[in-house]
Amino acid sequence: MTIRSILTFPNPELRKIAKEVIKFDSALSSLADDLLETMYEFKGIGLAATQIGVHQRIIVADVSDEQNEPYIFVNPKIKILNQEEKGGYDEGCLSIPGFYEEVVRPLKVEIRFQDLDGKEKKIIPEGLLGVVVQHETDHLDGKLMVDYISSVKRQRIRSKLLKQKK
Ligand code: QAP
Ligand code: CO
Repeated sequence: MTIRSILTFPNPELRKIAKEVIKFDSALSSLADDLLETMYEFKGIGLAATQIGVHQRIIVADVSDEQNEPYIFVNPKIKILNQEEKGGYDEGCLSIPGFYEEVVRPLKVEIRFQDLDGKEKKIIPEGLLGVVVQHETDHLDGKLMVDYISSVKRQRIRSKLLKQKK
């Protein structure tokens, strides 16, 4: 169990495409543990391996009030069930600390993924979990929530974060 450090936008590592997980071994379980521990430490509700510089397709989430309902998704795949139904949500990101921006995403999605044993699963998440899983799966494809906002706003966030960096 290790708290890892989180990469901050605009670190180019955040733009890498993560590789499919093929080995469901103890190293994968410890990676999942580290992701959860790091997410809880920094008071997050979701974290992707990309954000700690590990380019493997695994994400974690916990949207419960008590932060005691961890979800682990290996090789998540999102299918939009209804293209018309979309909703805006003020999203944050541990890699973009201090900034919240509205992102519009599909509301009805199905997530196919594997668990830590490699078993195939499927869920249709409700509410915030669906938003978080889409946000985190974007990270695995090198995509960030700031890619959904205007380039003027994105540049402003970029320069503020670069100035904060010591
Ligand atoms: C993704 O993000 C998410 O700026 C997860 O200072 C969040 O957990 C998707 C955080 C909201 C949809 C809605 C951000 C913590 C946590 C910050 C997070 C901060 C401290 C972000
Ligand atoms: Co994020």
